[in-house]
Amino acid sequence: MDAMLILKGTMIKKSQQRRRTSPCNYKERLFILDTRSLSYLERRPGKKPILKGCIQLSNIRCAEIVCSSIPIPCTNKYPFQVFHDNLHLYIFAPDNYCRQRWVRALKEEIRLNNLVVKYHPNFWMYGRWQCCHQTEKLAAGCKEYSPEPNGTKVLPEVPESKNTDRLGSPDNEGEGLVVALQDYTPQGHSDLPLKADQEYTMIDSSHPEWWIIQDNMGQKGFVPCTYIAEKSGRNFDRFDWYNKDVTRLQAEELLMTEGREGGFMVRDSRHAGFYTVSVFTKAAGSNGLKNPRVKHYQIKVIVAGGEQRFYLAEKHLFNNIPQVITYHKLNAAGLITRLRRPISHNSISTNSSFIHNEDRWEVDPEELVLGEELGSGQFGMVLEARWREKRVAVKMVKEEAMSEDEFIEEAQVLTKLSHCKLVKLYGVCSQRNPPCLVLELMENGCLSDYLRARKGQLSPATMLVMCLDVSEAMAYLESLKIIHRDLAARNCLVSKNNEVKVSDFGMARYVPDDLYTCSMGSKFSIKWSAPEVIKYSKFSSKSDIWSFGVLMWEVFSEGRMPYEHNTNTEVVEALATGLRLPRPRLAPDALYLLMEGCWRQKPGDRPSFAVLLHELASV
Ligand code: 4IP
Ligand code: ZN
Repeated sequence: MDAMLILKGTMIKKSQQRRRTSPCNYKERLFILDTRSLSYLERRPGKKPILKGCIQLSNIRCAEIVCSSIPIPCTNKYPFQVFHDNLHLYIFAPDNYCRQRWVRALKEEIRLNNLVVKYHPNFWMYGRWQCCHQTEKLAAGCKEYSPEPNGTKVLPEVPESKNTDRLGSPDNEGEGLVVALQDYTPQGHSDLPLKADQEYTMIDSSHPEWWIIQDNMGQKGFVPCTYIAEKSGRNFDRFDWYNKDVTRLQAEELLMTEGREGGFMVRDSRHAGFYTVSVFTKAAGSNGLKNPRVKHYQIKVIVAGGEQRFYLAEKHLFNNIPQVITYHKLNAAGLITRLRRPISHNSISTNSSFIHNEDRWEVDPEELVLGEELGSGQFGMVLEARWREKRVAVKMVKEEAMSEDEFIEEAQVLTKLSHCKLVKLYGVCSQRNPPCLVLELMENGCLSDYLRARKGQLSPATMLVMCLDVSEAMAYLESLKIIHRDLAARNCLVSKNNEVKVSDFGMARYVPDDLYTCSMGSKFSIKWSAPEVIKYSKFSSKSDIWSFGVLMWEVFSEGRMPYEHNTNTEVVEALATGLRLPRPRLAPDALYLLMEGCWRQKPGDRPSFAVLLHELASV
């Protein structure tokens, strides 16, 4: 089976010093974790990255963060370690969130390996272990190693998890707690001060940078997530949807009182060890009449291939409960409605208003100084603007394109996405009319114009890097089951340093039940659309792959219009007879083969972005 991409990102590594004479240096590398190996590559602007090292996951015996007060001699300050083949690889992540993700993902992948029983929590440096002062590099570890992906133990006093409950029951005391890694002085009145080593309770960790925590006096506030570390994540308390002590009746009362469509919560089921989702809907019942009611669904568990899998809808199995919830936040998939808004007994009047009033994403219209128009697209106009000393782009949404509610909801989902190859969303200004999105400014404009303007100047290697940029972003969206639905060079933007980023993905919908059937008969762009989209309006990540093939063609054709001499109808007919776009002169054969792969008639025969990304990297 092909290896599947798990994580990818640029971090710094310390040389492993295989020999006594090896230099001690720190190099920036592109790390790729897939289901088989952890590899690192050197990025070279405008050129193909080169593979510097590849560690088989089966050889890894420990992955854990490094706790150290030694000043770190590189720009990334969040170290973690990978012990493999008797070597210690130290990797430095740019932030704590990123580090936790990598350590968790690695632990998840190596959990069946022959793991170490003890490890060294601190660095091997200056010829000795900084934790236990042993002077033998391969000396046995000095601290018990926890293989739990979520049990990254930062401080020694974390209670050992006695709980082996099948669902990872939430009644472990040390859970839901975070520890301050360093002091933090509030930057605004909604922030909470932190004292190093003190414990706090996690309230909301959905924002990529700012988490809400509570101190032991009950004060809540924002802190940068890099200043704190979770003591353990094996509990649902930190999720806004979890209500520990709520009965079925209380849940109904609460959800009915709130009366919000798709309002939901996860609570402990009457059957110990199980969990139930309660959700409110006003949707018409079978008699066609509006019928406000609460439905309850128990989260089911099965063992498949020796592993526990969780689900609400039989077709959609996941490794854990949070994944089930995340999926159904986007897809009803058999539930009466998708899980739109978490409702919590202790947060209705306190938390939620706290979060709403102080929403980090809300941009104050006063702070926004609008400038020149940059362009306009299907969804509205884009202006250049200044916001808090930053040059930004502001996208105004056409009123007829979307209802305001829909817009705010879409934007909130967007705020959860974070990838270096997606155009960054800074915030939403919902108080303006029409509402607008405040986005990263991409100085070099849209990719199609960029290509045309530099005709004859770009090398095939540069073009390949552009395709790689886009496929990275798309692999990320694919992993979140998000479909773009309008991928084309015109919807990608180019930054000041010529990096290509995917834009307009927020306007794409989520994949209900894998495939989205377009009910609006919307105007999609025929020349970028897969046959099943044209025929049945069926969108999927595989139809995005088709569009990506056309995008690669655009890149290697220096921004030419695909099928430039043909009408839409002619294109549809030609595709049906198996005709495809010709190989662009600048595209190497290997690359054209990949394009052809994207244009296979049957969606199932096309590669995933995760696979394509790898293939592109080796063209
Ligand atoms: C190299 O230094 C790089 O840091 C290598 O890292 C590292 O290999 C080498 O360690 C070290 O000598 P120079 O670039 O100055 O030669 P990378 O492969 O990422 O470029 P690893 O991969 O082993 O850390 P030794 O111990 O292999 O020599
Ligand atoms: Zn030690």
